[in-house]
Amino acid sequence: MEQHEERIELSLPGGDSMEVVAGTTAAEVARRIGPRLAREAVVARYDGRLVDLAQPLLEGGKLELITLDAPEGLDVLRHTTAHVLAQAVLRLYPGTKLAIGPTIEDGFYYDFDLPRPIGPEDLPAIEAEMARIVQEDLPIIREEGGRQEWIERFRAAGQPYKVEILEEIPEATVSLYRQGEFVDLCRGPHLPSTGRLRAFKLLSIAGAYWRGDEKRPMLTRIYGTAFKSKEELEEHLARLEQARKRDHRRLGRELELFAVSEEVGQGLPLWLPKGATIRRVLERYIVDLELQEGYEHVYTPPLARTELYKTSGHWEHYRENMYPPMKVDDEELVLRPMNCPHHIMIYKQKPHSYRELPIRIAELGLMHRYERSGVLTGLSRVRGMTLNDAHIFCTPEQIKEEFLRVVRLIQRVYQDLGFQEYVYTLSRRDPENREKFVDLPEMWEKAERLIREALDEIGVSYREDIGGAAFYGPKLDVDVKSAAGKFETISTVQVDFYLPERFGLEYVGVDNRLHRPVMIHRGVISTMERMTAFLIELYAGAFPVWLAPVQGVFLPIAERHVEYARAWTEEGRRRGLRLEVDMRDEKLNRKIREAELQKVPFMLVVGDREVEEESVAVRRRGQGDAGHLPVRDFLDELEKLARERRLDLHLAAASSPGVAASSGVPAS
Ligand code: TSB
Ligand code: ZN
Repeated sequence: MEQHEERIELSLPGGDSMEVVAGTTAAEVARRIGPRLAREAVVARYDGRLVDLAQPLLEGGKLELITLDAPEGLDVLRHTTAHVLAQAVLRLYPGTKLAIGPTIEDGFYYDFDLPRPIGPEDLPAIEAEMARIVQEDLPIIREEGGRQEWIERFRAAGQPYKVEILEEIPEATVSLYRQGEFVDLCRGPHLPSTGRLRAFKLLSIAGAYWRGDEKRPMLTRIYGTAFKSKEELEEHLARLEQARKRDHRRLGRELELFAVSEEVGQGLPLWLPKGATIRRVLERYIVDLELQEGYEHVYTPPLARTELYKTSGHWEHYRENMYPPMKVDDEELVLRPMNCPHHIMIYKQKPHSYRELPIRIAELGLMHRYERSGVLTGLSRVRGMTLNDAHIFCTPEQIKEEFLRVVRLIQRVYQDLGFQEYVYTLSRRDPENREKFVDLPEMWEKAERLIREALDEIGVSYREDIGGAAFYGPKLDVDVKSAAGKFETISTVQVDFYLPERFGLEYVGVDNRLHRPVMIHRGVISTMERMTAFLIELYAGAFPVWLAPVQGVFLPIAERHVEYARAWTEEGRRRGLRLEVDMRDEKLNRKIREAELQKVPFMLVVGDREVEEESVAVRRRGQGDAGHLPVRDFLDELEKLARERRLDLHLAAASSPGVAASSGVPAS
């Protein structure tokens, strides 16, 4: 009897279809379509699911072959590269225990428990072993296996982390991927063979706790990336190098802006004089703007009795982020993680009528949050921080207008600071998570609706983040991208019906009855820490004049010109300018080079001619010679650049030729 082979119909992208014998692989389909696709396909999407090219297709359906030009293809490439990394590490360091090796944005990592510590200097040898595995062109084969059986096998192979992962998988069968002597527990899919890797690089090495839990072992995490071609890899590495140059931790050290000291404690940065100058400029700027906007500034202590946070709900919903309490006399005190309860106590100092509302209480408030040591980052994520905070107490009718005023204030500030790219995010609660968010569905809906209406009114588009809300209410966050490409929240505006309830806040309405006010929590400049970190990266340390810690440095050519430079520095200081004199006995070129490295906007060279003419020879940062100027004119211009918060270094008067007779060295 003749046996009939079952045939299935595959629909391909672009409306084509193909009839094949059931059991044909995706790789075979690619070959039939053409040699190019056969060469370039790395995985397939089969009825919406990504599968290996070697997977037999048993039923008819949609089939799409995916190359490295698609993000999914690139992701599979990186995942396979992670396996090759693990195989290389096992070859070089027998006895290594494997944890997990996922892909991440732009790359992958793998966590290892190594028999001996390794460092960045070991990465080239691992890369070389990886290259050998690529050379060997090992086929990558998927296997299905019994969970219980593989628990035993991994246990026998001394792979406790794999055993732990398997023990938590509910299914009875699991999938594994084998390449040569190496086998890893994995959902897949993967490239068909190790020879398909073309361009990869190991980037760095770091410590990471197993499951992110500081009570579990510290593992070694190796980061890497892979691309379709050498050229694309090179481009990516160049971008990383650019990001590294902007990294605020590195610039913070080089430009002497801030320091982190082990003796002081993790996440508790020290502001050095130059960093403190940037911060002071920002603080004065925002406080002045807030005064114009009708805010009232207060000072409140950075700690309070634990009871206060029990009333507010922080103790119930936010305790994980709080430092533990301390006992003093018969009071139990805790460092505050937020300033709201203190401002509420200020509101409660006296009765209020609707006529006084909105009341806008503002403070540069010092707060402390317990952040896991693994997430602490320079100034951008710290444990001790000062927030440009305010709480607006208003009537329900005033919410929208007050909310929009804050959004407009944020837009104004971003313009002054030179922010070009930022995104709005509506951070909502996760209704499943009753621990982190108060469980009052109607309240959340009302607050979210108000925020959406306000945003629609001014035509601001926004993305949404489920689970990003504060425990007491939804918020509009404004996020920027750090040099490393990570989104970080700078500004926040939050609508809160909850805390007024908890504290029983009241005002007397038009009807002479008592009503409950609503609170808007808002931060515009963010914490001084995070804002400064972001500004350092945005400007790569080359701040505009109004923010620069040193706006101009005098470079006397010889000892006899120092006095002149000093006198004018003092005059500048009296005008509120930040000038310095480089008094070292060094060659002019060297002084210029160092001032450039310190990214000082203006270098003011002074020699015999300048002393005689009462002028300066101006150099602009990164642009060289900007001509001669009477020194007074230069100071006027510098004042103007700072006052107008200009982002460029353009001197209007510098083009004027010749030097006018001037008016004498200032008295000091
Ligand atoms: C705006 N109660 C409100 C306040 O009234 C509040 O504290 N909101 S917050 O929790 O979202 O924090 C405000 C801002 O502080 C955040 O938007 C973020 O920009 C900044 N911030 C939060 N945590 C840190 C941290 N660990 N390091 C630096 N800045 C932080
Ligand atoms: Zn608040």
